[in-house]
Amino acid sequence: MAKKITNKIPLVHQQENKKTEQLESFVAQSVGKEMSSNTGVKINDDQNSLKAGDRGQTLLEDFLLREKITHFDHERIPERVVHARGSGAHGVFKVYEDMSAFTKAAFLCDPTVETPVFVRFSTVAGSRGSTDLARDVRGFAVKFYTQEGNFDLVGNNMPIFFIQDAVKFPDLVHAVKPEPDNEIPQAASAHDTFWDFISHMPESSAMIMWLMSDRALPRSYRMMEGFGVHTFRLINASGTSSFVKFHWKPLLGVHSVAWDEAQVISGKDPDFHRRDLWDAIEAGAFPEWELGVQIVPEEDESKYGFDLLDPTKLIPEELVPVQRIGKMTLNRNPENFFAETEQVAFHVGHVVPGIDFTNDPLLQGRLFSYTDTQLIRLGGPNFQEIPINRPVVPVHNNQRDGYMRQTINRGKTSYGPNGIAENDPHQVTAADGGYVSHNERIDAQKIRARSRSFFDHFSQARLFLNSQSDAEKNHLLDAFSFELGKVKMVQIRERMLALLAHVDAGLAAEVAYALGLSVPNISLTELNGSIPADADKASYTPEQVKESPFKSDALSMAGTVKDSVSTRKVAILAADGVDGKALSKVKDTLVSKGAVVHVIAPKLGFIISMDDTQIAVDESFLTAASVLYDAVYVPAGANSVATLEAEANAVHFLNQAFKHCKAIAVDKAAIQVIEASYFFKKLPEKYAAETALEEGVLVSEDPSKLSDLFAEMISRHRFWDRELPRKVPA
Ligand code: HDD
Repeated sequence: MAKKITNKIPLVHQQENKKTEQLESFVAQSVGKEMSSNTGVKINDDQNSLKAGDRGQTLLEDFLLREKITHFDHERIPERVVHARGSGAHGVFKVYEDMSAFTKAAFLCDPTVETPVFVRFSTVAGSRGSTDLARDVRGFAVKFYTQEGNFDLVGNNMPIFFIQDAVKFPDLVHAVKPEPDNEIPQAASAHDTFWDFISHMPESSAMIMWLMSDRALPRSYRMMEGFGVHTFRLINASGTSSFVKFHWKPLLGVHSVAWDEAQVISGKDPDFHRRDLWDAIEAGAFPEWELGVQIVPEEDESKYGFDLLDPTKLIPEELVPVQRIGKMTLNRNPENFFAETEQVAFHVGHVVPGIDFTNDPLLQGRLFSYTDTQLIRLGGPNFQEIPINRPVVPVHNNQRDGYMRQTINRGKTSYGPNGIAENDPHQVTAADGGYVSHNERIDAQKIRARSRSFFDHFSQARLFLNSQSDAEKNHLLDAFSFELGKVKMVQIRERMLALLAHVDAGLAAEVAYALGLSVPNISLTELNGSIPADADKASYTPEQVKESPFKSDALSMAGTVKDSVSTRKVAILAADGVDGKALSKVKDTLVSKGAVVHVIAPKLGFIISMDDTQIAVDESFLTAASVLYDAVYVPAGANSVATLEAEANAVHFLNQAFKHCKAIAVDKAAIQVIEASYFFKKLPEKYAAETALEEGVLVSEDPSKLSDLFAEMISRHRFWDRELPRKVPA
């Protein structure tokens, strides 16, 4: 009897939309199918090549062997020159209310329309196989499959960029990538060439504050903000243009891990972010972001003291509030990583009517780069026909042929104007949705130059620094000390100290102390290496704006959303003889609030509780690691407690959780386990429930009270403030 075959991949949550329906027609499912060659010939023996005798040479005639090996030999395509390491997901976007006052983009004007999206998150510097937890910017690229064609918002998790002009992009990337002689280091900016370049580029000052901050170490892709970075234009039906900055605000808040933790995760689970995104979607805990816009009327272009065209500047939210205009939900994992996540081709130049560009010189260069890179990466001009890249609306034009053409264009004409086909495909009026570029008035001389309105490189670096919490500032200081500590050439460290001194003398002095150096006095004219051959150096000197900037709370993660344990991973350390009731109470409470709870024991299989029930073990101390969890709980039960107290891995688990400022809860009867830790003696005398919320360590006799307080602690993410006064080895 034939096997029952389903053409569906057994995902827990299959979410369909117009794009996934379109993709369905390309899906192949081999369950129950006969094996065949690419020409459709059924294969009888896929185990042995065709030979001259069973011990003889393989015959050139073996077309099946040749086909199989040839295909294999050609399986790889070039990885992305930047953002090679990434993970993707499908989803949908819906606008909350009609935005037609600002834009005619249909998907932003109708709250009933659900637009399919495909999102790819990435690191920038590392290769395809590199760790997710590198200290790096994260890419946040969204393809909207709208009814007016594809719109790509190709952004990052930081709102500004390193450089002001695209002509410097290859230099930046050459500097940050592994050094060319030995290809070291992988996926890291902590090396000479990167800091050599930065030390000559004062315009990078604000961005390196972001890069050295915890923003470069996200807890999850699901807990990152996203930014379109450049100022774009929105154009409404009457042709009025407004400037716009795009934002993505994660509903789970913006959270990061500690640097030490990031480094350990890179060994324990280099796929940490990829797995986290995949698992959350499989579990139906769909990640959500609100789309935000900061809209600036054209007449306010010069209002803010910096140039809206300068991509090293953000618009503080206190000056122009972010309006939340819609929501994106990621609700479906890809079926095939290569076909979808690897072959997806983003481009800042993919816009729809109602969205247009500004003259930001970085954006202008990107408009060239993205198609160009797909031509080499995906092998030719027909990459838009790859299923993941196809729009969900019909495509008709006179472009033809090229490698791997899929479309069979009927008819004689591939030109226009034509009489034979009555001029079809025909152009479309603006009223009917034809794209019309904004008619900006240009009256200028052709010149290679930079506007002086781009020359203040320090105010926003200082604004960012001023806006950080004490813990965030300490992390930033440690990050500079780590990164510059990895730099071998002392003159590069010194140039960087001099540059930092122009941002903040205190920061420079503290980093200098860590490096065992003093801060040299190098003038801004000398520091700036980015000067044309014939230019007068002084005319390229950055401006030092002295007044101290205000504080922007939106730039700190301290005040982010902290109201949920949803998808947080919690470890319960236990062994035979555990108090099963206490364990279940805490586990059930957390699971009911959406947390993912794992029982971790000395070995896999089951443990037997003190009242003789079997409790399934999710991980052993060998397979689990503290850094892969957000919080840890130790239940009572004399035998379990005795085992854990003597188990170095359990004590290490707790020490690391403490070091990384995570919530720790312990039943009073299990106190010996934390007494064996490094941090126990560092705790204030009263570490009972009442003080728990400040310290993040909770000891309680009452499992009900403990489970509620523990949940509240976990939702606060981390207890960074205990880090310095209670530093522990781990
Ligand atoms: Fe870029 C990829 C984001 C500046 C040239 N970029 C790429 C991706 C993201 C960004 C998220 C990965 C897309 C994906 O997942 O496939 N890039 C940015 C942002 C920038 C930026 C936010 C500054 C605001 N990029 C930038 C410049 C240039 C490029 C100035 C060149 C002049 N970027 C590329 C590229 C990539 C790319 C070489 C590599 C792979 C690809 O495009 O498809 O064309």
